Amino acid sequence: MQQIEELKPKLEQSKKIAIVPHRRPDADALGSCLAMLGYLKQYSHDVKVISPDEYPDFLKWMHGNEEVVIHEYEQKKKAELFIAEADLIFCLDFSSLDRTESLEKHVRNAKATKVLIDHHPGKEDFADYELYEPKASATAELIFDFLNKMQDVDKLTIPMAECIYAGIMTDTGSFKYSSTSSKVHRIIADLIDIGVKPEKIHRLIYDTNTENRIKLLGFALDQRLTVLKEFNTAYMAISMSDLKKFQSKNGDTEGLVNYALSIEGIRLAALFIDRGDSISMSFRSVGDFSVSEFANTHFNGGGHKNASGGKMTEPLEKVVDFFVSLLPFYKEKLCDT
Ligand SMILES: [Mn+2]
Repeated sequence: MQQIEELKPKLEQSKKIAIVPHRRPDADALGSCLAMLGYLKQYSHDVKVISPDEYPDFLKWMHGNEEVVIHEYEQKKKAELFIAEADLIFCLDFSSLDRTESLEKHVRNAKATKVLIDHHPGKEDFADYELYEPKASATAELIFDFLNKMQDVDKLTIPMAECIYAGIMTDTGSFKYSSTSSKVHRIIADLIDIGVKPEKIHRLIYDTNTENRIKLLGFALDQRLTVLKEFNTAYMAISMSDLKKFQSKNGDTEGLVNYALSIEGIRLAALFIDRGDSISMSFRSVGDFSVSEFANTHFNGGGHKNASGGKMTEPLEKVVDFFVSLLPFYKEKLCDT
């Protein structure tokens, strides 16, 4: 492992560089990648962001979006060739290569020097350079640190700063999670000084609901929410036909789990979504209950202490029953005061 500062001289000669986020990139993953793209282009590198798969429409305003190569689609060969030939690969917002799913073996086998910048627990040792801080609020926060370490903060443009703002804003739940340090606010202050308009980014990310998405939210809250007071737990289970009924698109269920968590007294919230080939899960908690451990132990998942996800291939009802059957074992942790 080498010091990240030692990367600087390598960046000063033109290189072929791939930037890779985790599958189903969120605002932090994509924002970090596109800020990095904006930075590396200033050194005239041949650089591409290669995403394992698609991301929600409400992220497509980000500068550089039109240049992202999506591996899942027709650009498969192009993406694989670029990764194989790259001199450097930046791995952003994931700490183990399996999070890149279809790209995993290509990145793993690539001859490139690998750079990991991330804040997820459970780091795999695959990178040659690391900027790894599990306490960081967002990878985007670490991208800002990276520019500092490269002594290149002056290369931060407004479009790059907007991507970083969006990553920090979403990963901190709009600056309310416990990871929102004074340092986060200082970075945000710098981004505003550069020219980011907070109200613009909030509007672009949060106020772009379709009518169907709002109706799905109403339906989910009214028909699919179960509150188990005795375990301070609330969950929602969304079937394939529910998704179909509201013509749900990628990202439409984003944030749904937080409504369950916002109920007074709730410590653990879960969202189960039947995606057809598998059930995807989101877990959220407040306080000491670690949903990262919970997802890891029972649901083939992981993430952060208060926000994690999982995946199972059993039918929806089975997965939900299993979840409910686990709660008595955690009653003490969920109900202590
Ligand atoms: Mn993140």
